[in-house]
Amino acid sequence: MADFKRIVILTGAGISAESGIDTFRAAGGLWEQHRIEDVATPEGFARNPGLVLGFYDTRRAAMAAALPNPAHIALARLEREFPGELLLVTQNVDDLHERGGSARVLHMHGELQSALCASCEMRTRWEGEMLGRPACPVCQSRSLRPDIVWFGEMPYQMGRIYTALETCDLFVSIGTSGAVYPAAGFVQEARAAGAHTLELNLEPSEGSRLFHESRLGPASALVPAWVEDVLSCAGP
Ligand code: BV8
Repeated sequence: MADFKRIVILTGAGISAESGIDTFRAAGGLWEQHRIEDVATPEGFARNPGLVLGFYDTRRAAMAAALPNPAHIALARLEREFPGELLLVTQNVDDLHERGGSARVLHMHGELQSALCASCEMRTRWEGEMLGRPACPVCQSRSLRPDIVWFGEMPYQMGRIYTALETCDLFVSIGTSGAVYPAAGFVQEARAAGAHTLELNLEPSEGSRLFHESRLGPASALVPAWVEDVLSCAGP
């Protein structure tokens, strides 16, 4: 393993699977239970806000009952001990990276524990339910929505992500199917920058052929082993 200096990591639902959080595309996963256009688009929310708020209330409750797994904990160790630059980007909206000890997490698709007011555009930390259309704590309007990036909406902090991809020397994708853009295109940005690209996944993703290296297996085994490799090679 080379001595990398600037690492970008992208995680997806697969890193939380062993914590008991449903992935999207597995059999019986989230998208089998609901049509994407009904629960993860602005149009679906406008059409039936109760269905969407209930969908996210259920996921918020499931998240609270889940625990971080060794993969989340290993990435927190990497953040503490890696001497170079590290950016952890997650597509996940759960807080398991934070509860696993990561302090700097970029949630490009938003967070279950954040409420966004469509009227005043303020964000409020939210741990309870939204189905009852509670008032925005800031402007009192009843315009709260989950602070989640739905299909057709712009993911968060894209400029910061692309800047990191253009200068990284290692890009690692963990637990994602590579089915959703722009996240699925990050590996190509990293390759164009000359970075080494590694995929850690239970099965080959849709973009596996784009990676220099692909290791298959559960994240709870692959990620701690990979972190140990990186730290053992990391120079001062
Ligand atoms: C946008 C929040 C404009 C909601 C989500 C080309 C370019 C740009 C856009 C598009 C494009 N083509 C199409 C589009 C539009 C669309 C899109 O990509 N559609 C897809 C369906 C084709 N994209 C958008 O609308 C995005 N916005 O494009 O804005 C723009 C354009 C360019 C640049 C900037 C902006 C917005 C997309 C965000 C949608 N919101 N989530 C919510 O969470 O409810 S997406 C949702 O699915 C997740 O957040 C996640 O991001 C995504 C993919 O899911 P994964 O995390 O990969 O999970 P999945 O179940 O699919 O896979 C799990 C993997 O883990 C599997 O591979 C499995 O094998 C593995 N695994 C399982 N267990 C384990 C494991 N691995 C290891 N260990 C285990 N134990």
